[in-house]
Amino acid sequence: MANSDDVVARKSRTKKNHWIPVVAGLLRRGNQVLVGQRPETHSLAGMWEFPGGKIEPGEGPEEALARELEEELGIEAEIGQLKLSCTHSYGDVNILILFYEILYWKGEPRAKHHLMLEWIHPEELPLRSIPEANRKILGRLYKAMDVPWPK
Ligand code: DGT
Repeated sequence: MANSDDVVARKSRTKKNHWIPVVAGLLRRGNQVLVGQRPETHSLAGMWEFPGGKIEPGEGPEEALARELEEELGIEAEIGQLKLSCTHSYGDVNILILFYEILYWKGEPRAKHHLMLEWIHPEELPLRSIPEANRKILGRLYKAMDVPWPK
């Protein structure tokens, strides 16, 4: 007979309970923030996102974000404060996103992964095609970036 640990392990493997931890960076330059357009070959292609990605097994969140920012932007970033967290489900895929403030880095961000990078004023976010996971928390994102709700 299966012991209770086996049952818990099996249940947590079902799609319904499958969670993907994601980290994203809010890179600030003056009153602008960096967004990147997701590549054609990925889910949510063409949408504008904050650079980042999935935490690999065995990594800490800050370590994962530093790795993603190196891979995607070619910068060596100092991971700042955890500003915001949220969850979202795309069908069977459940994601938990941790947003960190990034104020300091070495190097100039370049699009190694995204179709394009742009520095934008946060007020421009709602006018862009952005993931639903981000759109539904725009108010909290503005607060996390210390910008007023756009008029
Ligand atoms: P995928 O999703 O299987 O095409 O794989 P990747 O490698 O393109 O996805 P990745 O590593 O960027 O994982 C991030 C997931 O979080 C992805 O499902 C998109 C979602 N997401 C929602 N909002 C954001 C955001 O602002 N930034 C990032 N990086 N991901 C976001």
